[in-house]
Amino acid sequence: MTLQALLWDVDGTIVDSEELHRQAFNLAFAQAGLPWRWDREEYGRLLGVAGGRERIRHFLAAGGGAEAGSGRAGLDVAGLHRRKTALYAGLLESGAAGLRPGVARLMREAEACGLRQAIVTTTSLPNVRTLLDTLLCGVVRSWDALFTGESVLAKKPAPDIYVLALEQLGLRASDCLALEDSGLGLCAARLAGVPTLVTRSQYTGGDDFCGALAIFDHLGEPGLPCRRLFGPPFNAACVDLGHLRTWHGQPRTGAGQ
Ligand code: XBP
Ligand code: MG
Repeated sequence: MTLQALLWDVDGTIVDSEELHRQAFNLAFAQAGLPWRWDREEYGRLLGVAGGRERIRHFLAAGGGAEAGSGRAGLDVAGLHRRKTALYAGLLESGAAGLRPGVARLMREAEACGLRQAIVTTTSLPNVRTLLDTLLCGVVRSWDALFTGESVLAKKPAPDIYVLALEQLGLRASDCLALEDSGLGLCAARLAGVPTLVTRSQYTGGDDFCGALAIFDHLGEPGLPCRRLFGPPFNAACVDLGHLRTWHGQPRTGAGQ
């Protein structure tokens, strides 16, 4: 069981981006003349539904916005979501968010050591492309594959996107390590059998991380030490590839299992 690949979630893991997504949704609603505004509390609840289109549809199905008297009959959800995606790209391009601590460092180390790396996310492909062209530009020279919201029908917490990634990369679950920030993402990876390291993010502090290999606040930088919240003994400022290899190779004993 040798570690051969890192499978990176995007939102919350590479960038703590859900606040940007929330802003983009609200801007899209305003531009469409819809009186809906998702505040942090409501958005936190809505994050239980993965995928932006699915989130809007769930909001509508649950009667959201009805009290504001907005006419929802015939609403073009796909068009509204396309607008949200364009607005999100603008926010990312304007530098409204950065990579989370340790992400670029660990990606570079993994590439230098010959590990394969793929993106495994429920967000839309254009968002991933924007991320690769902006914050991740020059970090990883070549990604092995990108698996996005368009790749499967059933989004996280369903395991489908991880199952597809393993199939297409030709790897066993035990050859890989997933990096996730949310209970939904952890659930998807675990159902596919992929050992998972969790770095909690802004909206996921209260999630259930049962079964994670380890849980951290972030991956850490030399000047910005990370904090282990659960997992094997750890006495360093940063999570590096050596740690990942060790934890990946250990029999699964804890991490809330
Ligand atoms: C998190 C998500 C995404 C974004 C919205 O994805 O649930 O749906 O909130 O993205 P992950 P879209 O943590 O798997 O990266 O609007 O593009 O769907
Ligand atoms: Mg995530």
